[in-house]
Amino acid sequence: METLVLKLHEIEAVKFGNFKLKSGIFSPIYLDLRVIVSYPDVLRQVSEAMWKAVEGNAKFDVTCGVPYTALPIATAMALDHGLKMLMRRKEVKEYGTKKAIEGHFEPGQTCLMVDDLVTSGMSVLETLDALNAVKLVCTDVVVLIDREQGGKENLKSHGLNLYSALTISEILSILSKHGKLTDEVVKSVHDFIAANKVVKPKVETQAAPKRLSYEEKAALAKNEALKRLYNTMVAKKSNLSVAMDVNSTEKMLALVDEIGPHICCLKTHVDVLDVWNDGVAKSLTDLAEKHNFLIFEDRKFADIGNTVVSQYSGGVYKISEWSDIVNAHIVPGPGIVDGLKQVGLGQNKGLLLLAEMSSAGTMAKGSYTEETVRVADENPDFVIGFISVNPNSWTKKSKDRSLVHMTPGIKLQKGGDGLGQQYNDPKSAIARGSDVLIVGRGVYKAEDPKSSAAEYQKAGWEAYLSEL
Ligand code: 5BU
Repeated sequence: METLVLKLHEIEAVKFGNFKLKSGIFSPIYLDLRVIVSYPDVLRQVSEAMWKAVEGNAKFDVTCGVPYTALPIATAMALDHGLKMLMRRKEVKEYGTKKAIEGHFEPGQTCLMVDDLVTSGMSVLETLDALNAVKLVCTDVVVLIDREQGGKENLKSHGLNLYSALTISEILSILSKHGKLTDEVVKSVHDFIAANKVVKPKVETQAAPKRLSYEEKAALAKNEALKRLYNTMVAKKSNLSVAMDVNSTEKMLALVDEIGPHICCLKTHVDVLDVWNDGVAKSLTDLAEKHNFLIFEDRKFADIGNTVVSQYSGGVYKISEWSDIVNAHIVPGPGIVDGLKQVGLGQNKGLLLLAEMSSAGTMAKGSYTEETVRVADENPDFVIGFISVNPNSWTKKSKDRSLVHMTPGIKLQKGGDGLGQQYNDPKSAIARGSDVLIVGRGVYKAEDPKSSAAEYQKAGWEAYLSEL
């Protein structure tokens, strides 16, 4: 073990100094075990040390490396000891749609998790979720280094035994014995570890924070349009937004007048209409006033800041003049928000970011979705929320609980439309964190659009009340 520790220090897998961590805090020690892939002898020593820590203690049918650093370690261990190995795909979040776990196994088999180091145990718990989702049973985890910051206890509380080849304390004592560290550095690392014990990580199994009512969200809202939206929802007992995607302007206006009492927000696609002029815009805003709803133009801006300024305020449609809400992709980067904000903020408009889409194969997922949260958090005055499909799975990352989640792809009958649209029913959408349900064909293609809108209004509102 001493030669291994000295070697890890020599190849700078274990470093001492003053390192800024992802969390922003400074640490006197930094562990980067990724480098060991460049040193086959170290890789083998590491996997052997970990095998010794777990051999005879844990019983398992298969092993699974936690991505990414531990994958080569788990592979080395598997090769040397004839173990069956699985791999977890980190990018696949929606288990079931794509394989989250690669390799052959039987449901009910036991699995040993292999990771490089453990701090809070969070990444192990994510892997645990993925393995449990495919019915693998896990009771044991092996790591090279236990940072002694509470991971062992956290894992224990989830029924997992942690086996480690090394602890930080052991590393410090070996390196100091060999004159590689001063007493001062050793003390600073001990102090850092003691001061940075991680609290029990939040996991799905813990009680989720209470869902906020629309009134509570209204009170937290920093944007006028958002406040108005929530207040309208409360006043009309409606979380329904209808997408009136008919091509005839005349028909659109007539239908909006019919269903107006049931909606909190009308969603438009102005560029599908056969007639557009200032008079139509006026008729639409008159209807909005008459029935008390907001107008959301589903324009999906996706250009650079300078161009969206004109697209939003100018052209034939002059969208900013009659809509309360628009939406945008963040593909171009945050400049798109700056451009739209330049036009809309002074007029009390709001912007939704497309965090997810309802269509099959959408690329708005994972880190892209998370980036929209970051952009939203940076623009609390103008970004009012998201187009979301499964917000409960990613909004933990947002600081702002006032933001609204508007969800398209809603129909009482699940299924699709043959062109990629995927439908969920109102109840399941609300249960997954949606605030406003967007219904298009479910209403305007119904035999009686008015009674259909009333039905969706009731279903959405009851689902919301039952979630509270
Ligand atoms: P539908 O008829 O209920 O399928 O209409 C859905 C509406 O929502 C339609 O106007 C789409 O353009 C819009 N939509 C969507 O379906 N999915 C998305 O991810 C986004 C918008 Br963003």
